[in-house]
Amino acid sequence: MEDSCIFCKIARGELNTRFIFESDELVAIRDINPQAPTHILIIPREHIARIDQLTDSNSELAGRMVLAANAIAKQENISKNGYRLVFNCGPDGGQEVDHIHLHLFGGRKMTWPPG
Ligand code: DGP
Repeated sequence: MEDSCIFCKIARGELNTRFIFESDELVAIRDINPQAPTHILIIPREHIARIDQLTDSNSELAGRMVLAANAIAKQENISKNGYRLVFNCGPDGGQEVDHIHLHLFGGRKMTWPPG
């Protein structure tokens, strides 16, 4: 837990952000600056700054983030047409919030290569 971390505050319920999914270890929220019709962030309650800080002890957590994203995609009706999952890591990866989160994008055709 980091006092100054916005996603720790959100996960603790301090900002009254609506959770579209929650479990003991994860919350999911709609991105404040959506880049697709559906843009959801899957966030662990535990503060881990970057995905390159994950260890073997976090492997189940990382797997459950992906499974949660799949379940949310079904709930959001974007599963059939497909969707994109993204972890940004560090400055070159485009990471702005130093608390790991999985982006779920859907509801439009994604382009490649990414920007
Ligand atoms: P990244 O660049 O991968 O670190 O993505 C951070 C995302 O978090 C970015 O798309 C905007 C979103 N975000 C930042 N602050 C907030 C917030 O307070 N509420 C919500 N819902 N999303 C936020």
